[in-house]
Amino acid sequence: MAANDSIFITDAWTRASLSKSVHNAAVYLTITNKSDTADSITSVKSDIADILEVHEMTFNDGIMRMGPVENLNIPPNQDTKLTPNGYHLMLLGLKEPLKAGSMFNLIISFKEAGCIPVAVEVRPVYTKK
Ligand SMILES: [Cu+2]
Repeated sequence: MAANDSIFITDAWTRASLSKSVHNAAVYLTITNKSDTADSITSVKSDIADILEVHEMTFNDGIMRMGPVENLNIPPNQDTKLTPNGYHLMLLGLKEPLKAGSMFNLIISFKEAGCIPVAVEVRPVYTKK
């Protein structure tokens, strides 16, 4: 099986940086696993930030928190959506503020499918979705 025929990534986006003093950003996207095998994200890389992590939002006692997830499970034969209220890819230590209308690349490593490059669209700050 050609590993990269199993995982497809679409609709990858983030919000523009609100100011020059913001050095973090969250990336959202949809992962489609067309194979019969579960996969998982093992790491994320990009030149534009010092550290990239998979994060999960949790809501406890009225407080939203986020924290790293070790290996995000990608179930077979379905879409896994990373959205503003759930999982996201966290960019920590951005080297430049993100500008609306620009694009950047990152590479997501999957345990089964290997490394997959993703182009991320930078949308205006107040994009909700
Ligand atoms: Cu985060």
